[in-house]
Amino acid sequence: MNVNLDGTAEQCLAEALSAFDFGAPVVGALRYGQGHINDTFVVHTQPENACCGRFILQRISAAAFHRPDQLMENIVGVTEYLRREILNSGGDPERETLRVIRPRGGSLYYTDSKGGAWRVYPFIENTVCYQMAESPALFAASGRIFGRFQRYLNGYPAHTLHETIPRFHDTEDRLRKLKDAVAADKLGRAAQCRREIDFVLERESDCSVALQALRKGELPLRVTHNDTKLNNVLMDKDTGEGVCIIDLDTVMQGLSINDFGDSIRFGANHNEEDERDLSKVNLDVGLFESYAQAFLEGAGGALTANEIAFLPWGAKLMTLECGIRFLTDYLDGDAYFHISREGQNLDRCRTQCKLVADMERHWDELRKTVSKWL
Ligand code: ADP
Ligand code: GN1
Ligand code: MG
Repeated sequence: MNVNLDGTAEQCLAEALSAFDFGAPVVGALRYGQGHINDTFVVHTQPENACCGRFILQRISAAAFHRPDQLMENIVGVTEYLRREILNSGGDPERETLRVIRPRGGSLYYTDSKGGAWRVYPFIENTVCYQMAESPALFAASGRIFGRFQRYLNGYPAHTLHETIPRFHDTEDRLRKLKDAVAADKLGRAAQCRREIDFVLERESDCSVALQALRKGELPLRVTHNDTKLNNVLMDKDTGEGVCIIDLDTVMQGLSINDFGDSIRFGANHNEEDERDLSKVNLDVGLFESYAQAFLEGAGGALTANEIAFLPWGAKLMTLECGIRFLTDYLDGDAYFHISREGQNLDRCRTQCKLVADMERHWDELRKTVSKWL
């Protein structure tokens, strides 16, 4: 089950709650959402003469993030910049970007007595967080807002961002770590995953494709989100449009094709990430196209022709890389991704392999689709 390096979040919840001023008495705090990484709570307050209020309180995962100070500096830098861009475009920054609510004392987050790092955001109301693309229009709306994220942050000095997880989307390094985990085989699970291990090893040279293009200067580094799955964007309950991009922990310098690709990995099919019936897991080329068109529209010309041409590679590599990460975590004993049942990380790996195989089957179609916008 999940490893919390410093005990369960509940042990320090009361302490964390008392570190922040929520502007009204707190009447409850409950586990919330379906993220795989942080411990997330919704906090309810009851002001004396007004409607109840809600906040998001999170304990930042210590297994994933070793420098919460740097991570929070990135988030404050980027959200304050976004705030100005949103205002310039006539939008509502309170709703369209996160805002860090500081604990008493003025730091960006609270450190509890066991060393856990906690932060608070306003709860963005009247929105829905989808776990699956229920329609092409909904998926396109998420593409538009992730594309807009690229456009808004085009002028942000990307090199000033801290690397919150070293080599996060370095697929070559992810492969090396998988090989180490297979060699160590700590829990004797490797024999059970031979097919998945071989599937990845057969694609060893693929792992270098985007990194080679970066090294050759064919792809630029930008401010990227790096975790662009559908449940990291809040959609308007009434209009279905994207409202706010959340989960900014991995905002760093990166490749735009990875932001595109991670969304396709998660959203361009009709099943959950841990679906066990692989016959149901298929790439929907129509969803790929809807998302790509909307992403480019939202980016409003910010991407180069090379970036557009490499979009199918972004999709394939983010899916392969995520499969590698799930498999590595399974072999290592599920220390990184939260799980709710035994074998879940292996099931997640299997859906990613199936999607990669499907992308390969549709490769010419995917390339033809993006060539329309070159
Ligand atoms: P994780 O890194 O664990 O995925 P997230 O930051 O994505 O953590 O938060 C987990 C879930 O909490 C999100 O998928 C979303 O449902 C919800 N959430 C996070 N921030 C907000 C917010 N400001 N307003 C409303 N819901 C939020
Ligand atoms: C994690 O944090 P969350 O649940 O939005 C992970 C992503 C993976 C994703 C797979 C910081 O995303 O990289 O692609 O799970 N986030 C981190 O669902 O590792
Ligand atoms: Mg998330």
